[in-house]
Amino acid sequence: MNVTEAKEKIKNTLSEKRYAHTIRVVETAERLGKQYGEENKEDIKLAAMLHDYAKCFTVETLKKNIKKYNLPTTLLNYHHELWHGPVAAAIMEQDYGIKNKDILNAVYFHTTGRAGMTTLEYIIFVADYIEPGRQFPGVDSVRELAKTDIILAAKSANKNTITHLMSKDNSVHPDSFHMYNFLIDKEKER
Ligand code: DGI
Ligand code: FE
Ligand code: FE
Repeated sequence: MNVTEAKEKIKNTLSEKRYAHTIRVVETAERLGKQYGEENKEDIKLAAMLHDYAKCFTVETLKKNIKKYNLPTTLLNYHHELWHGPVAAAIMEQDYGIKNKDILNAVYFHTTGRAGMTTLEYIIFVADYIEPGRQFPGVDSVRELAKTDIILAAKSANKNTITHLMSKDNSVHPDSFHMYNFLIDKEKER
């Protein structure tokens, strides 16, 4: 699947608002890609274009797809907000023949993050967080960090999300903590 085809696909699954968000994520990810010397421009655009492919699926449809595509059923123990990335990645891999693991992982883990992300994964994770339509507290400081250090920007976004979820007594997916712990260790090495 190429970027033009991906764009057509998401027009069918996303609301107008979500589609507009996606286009802003693509533009932001392209910019970050240039800045951080990520060579595969097409991979960046494709991952960004597809990251929220399953965002507007109903909870029932997402649940059915977790079973259909043999995704970890432990996902069901966490908030349904966390299901759209894995479901989108499974559809891309199994129905649309996308083989590039880096793209698939960037889509799969775009909500939680994980330990040991690649540059492409950081780019999608951060672009999703800082695209110009985002307004939550702390986003401007992540935007500033993204100008000089994509990993510090990702770390700050991850920490903000965890802190926000905990302040509301919401559960936090282990992959979010794995990303956090990984980056704390990484910082000690720098
Ligand atoms: O799909 P988007 O809105 O563009 O962004 P996203 O995929 O990052 O989803 C954000 C939502 O997911 C937001 O409401 C916070 C929530 N979220 C992120 N990490 C976790 C989480 N919710 C829970 N319960 N646990 C998490 O670890
Ligand atoms: Fe998302
Ligand atoms: Fe998104």
